[in-house]
Amino acid sequence: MDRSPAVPTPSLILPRTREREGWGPEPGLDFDAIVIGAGVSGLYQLYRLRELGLHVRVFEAGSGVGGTWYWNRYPGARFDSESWTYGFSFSQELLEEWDWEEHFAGQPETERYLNYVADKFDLRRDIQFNSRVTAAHYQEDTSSWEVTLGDGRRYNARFLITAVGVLSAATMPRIPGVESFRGQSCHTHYWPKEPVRFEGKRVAVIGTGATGVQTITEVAKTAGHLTVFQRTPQWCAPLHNAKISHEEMRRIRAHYPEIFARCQETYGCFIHATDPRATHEVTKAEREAFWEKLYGEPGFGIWMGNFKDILVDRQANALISDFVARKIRQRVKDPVVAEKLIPKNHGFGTRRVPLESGYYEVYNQPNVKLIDINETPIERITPTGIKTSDREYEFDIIIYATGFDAITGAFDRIDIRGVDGVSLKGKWQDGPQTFLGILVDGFPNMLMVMGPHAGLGNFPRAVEYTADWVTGLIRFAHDRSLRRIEPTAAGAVAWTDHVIEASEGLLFTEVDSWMTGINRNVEGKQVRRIMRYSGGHPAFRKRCDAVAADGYRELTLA
Ligand code: NA7
Repeated sequence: MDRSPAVPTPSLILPRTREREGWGPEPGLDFDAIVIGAGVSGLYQLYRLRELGLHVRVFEAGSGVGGTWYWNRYPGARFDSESWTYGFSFSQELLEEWDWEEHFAGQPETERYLNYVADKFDLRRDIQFNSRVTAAHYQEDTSSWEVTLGDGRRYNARFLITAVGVLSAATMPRIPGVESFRGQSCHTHYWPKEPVRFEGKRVAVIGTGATGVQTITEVAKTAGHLTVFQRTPQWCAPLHNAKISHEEMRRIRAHYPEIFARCQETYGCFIHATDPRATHEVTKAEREAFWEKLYGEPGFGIWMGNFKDILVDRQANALISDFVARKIRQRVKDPVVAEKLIPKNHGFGTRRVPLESGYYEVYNQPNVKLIDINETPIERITPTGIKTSDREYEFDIIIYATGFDAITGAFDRIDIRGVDGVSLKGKWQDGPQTFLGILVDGFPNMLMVMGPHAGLGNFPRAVEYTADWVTGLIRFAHDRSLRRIEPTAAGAVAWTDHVIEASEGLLFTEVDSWMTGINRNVEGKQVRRIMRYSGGHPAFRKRCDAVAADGYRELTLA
């Protein structure tokens, strides 16, 4: 039996019946709604819209469901959120049926889970696989969207819902000669389904973000020799993963309501809540003991459950950075290598903290070498390997863990045009402008699930809320025979200003990373922009709830 999400919101006024009467595409339209993407967001949005009785088509570029968990099958890919906080909360039956195997599930388990969800709710019949959306144009005369696929086929619908993911537009480094390499090479995002063996191979990894850290740790276990090319070291912290026993799973299941309720209360929808104390309110001994405890515990506690000031106060941040630096020095035997692994240009937590399982110890292995490319820059990829300023390396395999054109990248790769043919990419050139991170003025009937200006964090928790809000708005429109929903320009400016304001004073805003819209491999993405809402999920939901409770009067409805 399905039930409402753990924490119902005023915007969620969904019918109890699965297929309501009286819906169906209007004459001249192929669908009521087109959803782009069959990842976590797209699957759930489809479920909700279909429950509403809408005729929906999901277009998915991959050949299977899962989005991030379909594509990123690189060695070591796994959650950094606790599995039991990450799964969908909307169906009691699903919660009863699914047993998580590990506290932090690996990619294969997560992909299996999302396939299970797709099968259980019979979602596949409305998903068209191997269908990459290349363009979406708003049609003023019919208040609808026309979507074009890579093969030229076109479909139209009243509503366009983007569920394209936050980190789905992978980027290769701009290094000359990439195409010339004669060995095996791959970006982590496009990892092949067939297993890749590293035994006896000379392997290179370029990139040391969260993906690189997971990949390096896994590849180092079997590679003949592994060379890591690092541009910026990260402040990593231990994941402390473990299997989940039957007894533990039984306890978790019994506590799902409390678990999901807690996630709703925290800043990033994680199970870890910020400690209400400031760093200087406790003695040095208490501080150290608290950090030792966090360092020894699973998950993001050290980032999300730390003292309230570590991400805003420079002194507090310097102290926690110093604590983690000491840990790195303890774990890496060669002091020169240890210093290279300690970030010098940003403080702890001001970039996304990669969680690791033995990452630092990898550099104590005789088969692993760390190259700091600030000292010896990569000049080119050659047919046989990589040439840096001081020597040439030969490799059998080159792995590019070089990240994504984050948050707006997946939108930029689709030719999205609103009223009067205005391009979304052009509109967002100097940074995204949205209303609630869900709507864009000049782009009527386009709704974004986890677009720019959404809060980052434990993704599915935010997805469920946003997709429910989108569903509530569509239902509202349908019940009143509205054909056109659009935010006002003033509303979008006010929200965008609020998003910018909320980011002020946060140390992460001053640091180059994908969270501040920087990608040195993409033209035009070298200037920091405010890409996400940093006021926290509870504040975000409060604002969205108020808009819904007020009958969406802040929107232009026609
Ligand atoms: P990230 O975190 O953006 O990391 C990409 C890494 O690749 C990072 O270390 C980059 O160095 C490095 N990079 C990118 N281009 C180059 C070039 N040209 N030369 C050398 N090194 C380069 O992406 P991830 O995939 O690791 O993680 C993305 C998110 O997915 C992650 O935060 C999780 O939330 C899940 P840089 O730091 O830019 O100097």
